[in-house]
Amino acid sequence: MSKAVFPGTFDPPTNGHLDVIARASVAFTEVVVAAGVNASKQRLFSVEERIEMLTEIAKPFGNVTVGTFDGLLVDYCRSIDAAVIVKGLRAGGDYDYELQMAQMNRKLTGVDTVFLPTAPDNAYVSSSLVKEIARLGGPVDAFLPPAVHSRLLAKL
Ligand code: COD
Repeated sequence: MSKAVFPGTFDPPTNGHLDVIARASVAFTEVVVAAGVNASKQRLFSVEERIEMLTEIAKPFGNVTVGTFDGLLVDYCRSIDAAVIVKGLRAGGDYDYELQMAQMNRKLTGVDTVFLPTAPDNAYVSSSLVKEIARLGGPVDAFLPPAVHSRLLAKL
């Protein structure tokens, strides 16, 4: 199959994101993991830090690169000639939100979305929950790639 974009906030990247990256790298010829910039939103990690973490965890996959985008995701897809968006799906809430975006993105430009169901072990993992647990002193090493875990602890 063709070139795909896996977009997200990745604040920070989790094992759930890593699993989607690994599986997308098998399904597509080329995968671009794209971190949204959206300067108006408050993030724990800067876009530069998110890129560094994503680059580190994407290293084992020869066909995965990392980029950033600002503005409409479909414009970014067109600018790098990617025909497909990859999204991970956890529970029903993800589906309702993601389905609406997928349909809108297809209507806007014809860029289609492929959903990968989360691995059961990662179904309850989200960047925001992991940050909250870590802030309150709980253990989060089981949910993060080691390179991300050490950065999160250093940040907090
Ligand atoms: N298991 C599997 N998948 C997971 C897991 C997990 N544990 N955790 C997250 N994911 C998936 C998410 O479902 C998502 O597909 C992806 O990983 C990224 O997740 P996040 O939380 O880092 O990023 P989001 O969902 O906040 O990213 C939203 C975007 C930035 C992709 C979105 O807002 C967007 O496209 N913005 C651009 C503006 C735009 O084009 N708007 C118009 C939309 S129609």
